[in-house]
Amino acid sequence: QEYTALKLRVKEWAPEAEKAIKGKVPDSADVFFVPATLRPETMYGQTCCFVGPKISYGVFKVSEKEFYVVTDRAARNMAYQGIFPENGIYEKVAEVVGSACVGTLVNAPLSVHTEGVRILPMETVLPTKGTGVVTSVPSDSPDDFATVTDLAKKATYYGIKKEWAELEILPIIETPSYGNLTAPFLVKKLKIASPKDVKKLEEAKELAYKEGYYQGIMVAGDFKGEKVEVAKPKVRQQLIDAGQGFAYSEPERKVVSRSG
Ligand code: ZZB
Repeated sequence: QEYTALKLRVKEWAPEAEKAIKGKVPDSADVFFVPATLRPETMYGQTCCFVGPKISYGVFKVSEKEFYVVTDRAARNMAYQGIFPENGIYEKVAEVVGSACVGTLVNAPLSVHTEGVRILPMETVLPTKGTGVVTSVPSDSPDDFATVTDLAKKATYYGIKKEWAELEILPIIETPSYGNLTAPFLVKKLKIASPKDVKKLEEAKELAYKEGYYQGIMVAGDFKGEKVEVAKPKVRQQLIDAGQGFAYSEPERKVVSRSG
């Protein structure tokens, strides 16, 4: 799986996470949450970024100035892909559990929400996939739409501010079958009631991928009017050229995901 890893710079830490990294990261350094995505062309629509509340994350040193928050497993993979200074070596300076990061404000590259987006909890984040950090695009990802809807509904239960889960969801891609908000459309159409409807969400994801990729037209960003198929590699290259992202690949897995 060839992912685009995106660098979401921390602007303001949640208090618990701040404690966990205190004295371990130089004050002048930037720390980035690094989600892995298969849909770089949707990054305009990021409204938050998910971590698994129970997942343990490492803070890994890239240079004196840059540190990445990802799972140990992802850091090990990255170490063999030229992402850290020395091949095979990944230096962990701190550890932080996902729940401690909730509420952290990060800057999401290309997002229309230039004021920043929040780190929020998602129970279904897999620690064994990607980087364990997942950027949220509720306009085009049914999983993300179901999760932000649930987070806003039960904000108190999740210990978050409701408004963190309610950033505006703007159209990014227009499709003939599902309109310009594919994920909300499919969640409604398939009567998906919560993020726990995993079977229906899997189906919605497949439909969204196919329609978005083969029929989608960009309605936001620099490649407005172009086909998704054409815009996807351009947005990816733009992110890489700007130093806001990099290629990250997942080693072969025994069980291949249906979409992969
Ligand atoms: C942003 C995005 C926007 C994504 C979208 C999808 C969609 P797949 O297809 O099953 O291989 N993801 C990445 N890592 C994890 C993880 N550890 N746990 C749970 N989800 C994860 O899944 C690849 C996608 O799953 C990635 O691409 C990421 O969400 C999420 F509009 O990034 B994506 C129709 C999907 N649309």
